[in-house]
Amino acid sequence: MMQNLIELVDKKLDEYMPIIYPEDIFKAMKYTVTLPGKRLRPVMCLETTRMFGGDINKALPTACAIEMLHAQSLIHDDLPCMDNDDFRRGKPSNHKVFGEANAVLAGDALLTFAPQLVIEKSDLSDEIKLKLVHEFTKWGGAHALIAGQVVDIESEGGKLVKSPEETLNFIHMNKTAALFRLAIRSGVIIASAGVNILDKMDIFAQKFGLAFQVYDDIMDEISTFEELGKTTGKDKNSGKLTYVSLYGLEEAKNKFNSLIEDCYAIINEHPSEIFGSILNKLRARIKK
Ligand code: GRG
Repeated sequence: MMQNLIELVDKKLDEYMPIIYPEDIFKAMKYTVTLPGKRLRPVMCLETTRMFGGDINKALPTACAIEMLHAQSLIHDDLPCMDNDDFRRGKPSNHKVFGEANAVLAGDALLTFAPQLVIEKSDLSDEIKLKLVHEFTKWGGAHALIAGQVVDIESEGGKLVKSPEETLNFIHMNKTAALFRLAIRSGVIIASAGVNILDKMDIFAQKFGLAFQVYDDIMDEISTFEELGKTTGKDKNSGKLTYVSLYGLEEAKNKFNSLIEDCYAIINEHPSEIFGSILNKLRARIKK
């Protein structure tokens, strides 16, 4: 069950992050990582490992490391020089609690701690660890996550090098789908499931990542702070390029539904109660 995996991840996150000297940095790192989030990415990594015959205990360090990388991107995204948000996961954002310098450093520290954890704590062959660290560097860096953030910032400043459609697609393939790809590809790699499965699940991760971002844009438009635990309506108010601002609410919903259908088609070939229930939940919220 999904809740069991979340509890497993939470227990391990706590265990992997003791507060040691100098406490300020370890507290700042642990704060955002352990605030209650959906734990979607670590769960996706564990579930993919299970689906293809791998041992989820061997995947736990990687799953937790992916949540750390995700938390890093949230901490930096909330900084005044980026999206300037005071709340995250229903609580004050990292820089609001620990100050800007510590928030920058906590993000940097999580970024480097994530692959360190994979190497030090995983009961996996060196070959698999090398592949996993490659995935971390590939999806977390300037070729994916950072590229998405840069184009997002550029587009907010009115600088569009490509068409609005291409720009929006580029931003979300890199800002959101990249970590879904990291999570799912890592699961396939840990299970040693081979290149055909890797390619197929990679397409699933891309579709799911985009669907999730369209969902996020729609929820930003139609939900409240209490429902999401973060400021809402900000994108609309700042004139930001989103699926809703570009296509309108109805067309954004159509795009979401079409991507989710593609996801079901792939996952039906490799049944997963957990992926099924995540897709069902997202679809049910958008239908309301
Ligand atoms: C220095 C590696 C590096 C990166 C910095 C700041 C940045 C580049 C990228 C920002 C990426 C970002 C914030 C993307 C948004 C993705 C997104 C939909 C986040 C919300 O994910 P949820 O809903 O959140 O899964 P929870 O809190 O449930 O985990």
